[in-house]
Amino acid sequence: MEGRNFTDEMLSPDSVERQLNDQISLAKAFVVIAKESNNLQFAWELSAQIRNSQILLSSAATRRTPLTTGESEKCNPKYPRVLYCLGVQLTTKWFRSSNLQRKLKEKRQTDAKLRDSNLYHFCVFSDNILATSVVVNSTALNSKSPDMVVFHLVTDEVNYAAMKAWFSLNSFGGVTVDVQKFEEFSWLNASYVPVLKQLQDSDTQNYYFSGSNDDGRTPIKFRNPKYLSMLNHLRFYIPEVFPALKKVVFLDDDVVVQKDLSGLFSIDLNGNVNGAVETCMETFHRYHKYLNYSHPLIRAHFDPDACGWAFGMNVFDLVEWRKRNVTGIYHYWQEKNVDRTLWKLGTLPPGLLTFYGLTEPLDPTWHVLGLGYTNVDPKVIEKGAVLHYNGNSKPWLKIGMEKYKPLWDKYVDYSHSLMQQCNVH
Ligand SMILES: *[C@@H]1O[C@H](CO)[C@@H](O)[C@H](O)[C@H]1NC(C)=O
Ligand SMILES: *[C@@H]1O[C@H](CO)[C@@H](O)[C@H](O)[C@H]1NC(C)=O
Ligand SMILES: *[C@@H]1O[C@H](CO)[C@@H](O)[C@H](O)[C@H]1NC(C)=O
Ligand SMILES: *[C@@H]1O[C@H](CO)[C@@H](O)[C@H](O)[C@H]1NC(C)=O
Ligand SMILES: [Mn+2]
Repeated sequence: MEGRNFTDEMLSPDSVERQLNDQISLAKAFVVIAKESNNLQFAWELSAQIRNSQILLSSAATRRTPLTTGESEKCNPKYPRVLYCLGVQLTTKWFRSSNLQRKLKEKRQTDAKLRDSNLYHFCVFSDNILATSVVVNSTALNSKSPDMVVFHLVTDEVNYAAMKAWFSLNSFGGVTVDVQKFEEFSWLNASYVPVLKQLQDSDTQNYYFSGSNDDGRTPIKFRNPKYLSMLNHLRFYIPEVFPALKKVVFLDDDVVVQKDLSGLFSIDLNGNVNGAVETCMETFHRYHKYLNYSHPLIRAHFDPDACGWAFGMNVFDLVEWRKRNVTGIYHYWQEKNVDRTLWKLGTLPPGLLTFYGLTEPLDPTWHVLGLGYTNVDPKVIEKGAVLHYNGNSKPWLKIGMEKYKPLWDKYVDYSHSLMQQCNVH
């Protein structure tokens, strides 16, 4: 999905936007050339750069003030620079080393493990290699039987080679790791997936990328192009992504695991599809907070006082999911929301609609929320199996809340030669 840029006539010839736009056009031409000459690493670098510039342009468009030179130079602040460096280094390694590629092929002999329903299957959908590494490493190190743990990672085209390289170069206590990219899923197309069909629609593009239809009420952060990311929507297609699996634990990439998680696989979900931790201890995390109760369809179907729950650590029973056509339920609501009157953006509101009456509450110690934006009781943290840095203070950012960073840092190998090369820390 590409951001719509300012049209040229709106821009003075020497505005920063104009310069960025010109650079983007040039870079796109180079990507084509780089791909044709099989220089995939260069193509990767350029694509990442184009993406950064587009994010910058669309955020400037949304707030309707011009970009400054300083901002365009900050386009690559510390965190993206580090991840970007890791990605480039790993991608290079991958394409230079047939040895690594062979290693992965040998791992393929564990193919049978990828579909063995006696094992513990986890999925993570992410474009952040460092964060995903922490999820896998922390799960592995706290697992009583890592040889029974199977990670199914899905990333995008840009990060695919790097992600494969990282998980072949390092071993994680014997857990099995598989990497896929969503671009290779043929069922993920506009005729099957409403959100893709809606993205082709020009109204939606205006909504995300221009300031002209601004109703003045949607917070700017919800217009961030990351909310268009297919990786965020994949959670509604888990049975399609993993046709051979019967049960899977879904983990966000901004979590760290500190206990053995095998117990999650024997919890009785009572015929429900989604096992999740509820969030309505505070009264405001109820359905009425997330949905438009002025809309008759919402009023007719959903109790406004129903308790909300969280994505980030969910047990999904894929047999029940298929049996109850939950993807069909999701499609129904997504199609009803073409004018965005049921909910605005994000994945939690459609999740609340889709899994309504199909969610089994789990013991709250399984999933502790709030480490990315608030103070959490240290006793609750200590008992927590999965800690979730939801909120803006991600542990890999410089602005991360310092006090919770060590819980995550523990699982990063800062002495790794690649980390040193990329000046992580
Ligand atoms: C789109 O997805 C549908 C449903 O999975 C599939 O039947 C169809 O073949 C796909 N179309 C293309 C062009 O791949
Ligand atoms: C699942 O739901 C979709 C959309 O509501 C519907 O078109 C489809 O026929 C359903 N499939 C089954 C097997 O019931
Ligand atoms: C809520 O739904 C009503 C009825 O469809 C609609 O008129 C209103 O604009 C919606 N509110 C928002 C914020 O979308
Ligand atoms: C995983 O975490 C352990 C324990 O802290 C650490 O020693 C190791 O280097 C980490 N492995 C990777 C590949 O990050
Ligand atoms: Mn999260």
